[in-house]
This record gives sequence, C-alpha cells and structure tokens, in this order.
Amino acid sequence: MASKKKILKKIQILITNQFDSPEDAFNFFDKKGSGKLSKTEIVNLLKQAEINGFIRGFVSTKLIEGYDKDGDGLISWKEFKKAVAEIKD
Ligand SMILES: [Ca+2]
Repeated sequence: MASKKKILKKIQILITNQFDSPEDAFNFFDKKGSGKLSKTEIVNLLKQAEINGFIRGFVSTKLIEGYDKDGDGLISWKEFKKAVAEIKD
C-alpha cells in the first residue's frame, strides 16, 4: 500500500500543478457548492490525484478523520486550507 507520505505528496502535486491556488482546487471539487467537501467529493479529488482506486475509500476516510476538526464529517474550506498547509511541511 502506498505510504501516507506518498499519498499526501500526490495531493500536493495535484493542487500545485492543476490549480492556480488551493482555493481554486477546493471550489473545483466542491461540486455541490456547499462550501464543504463530502466524502464523495474527496474521493473524486483522490481520483484526480491518481490515487489507486482500491484505496481511495480508505484514504478519504483517513483524511476526513485527520482534518475534519469540527467533526461534521465534511471538510470545510478552513479545514482544507489548514490541511494543505500541513501537507506542504
Ligand atoms: Ca468539518
């Protein structure tokens, strides 16, 4: 299984290479325009980041567990921004 580090690197590359800013990436994947990313929307992000299909579900669950600070099961823009900053480190 791909390491957490490799997965986060792929996400970072996606955001850096395909979008002008993390905000652009967030808005692109927030298909419903709810201001929050659902598990399904995060799975789409992982697909775009070329994360193996077999682990996308698991990885999205782990990402939500790690970055959903208010515990609503969704990743808000604020939480996303913080996650992107942490990934960069
Ligand atoms: Ca949240």
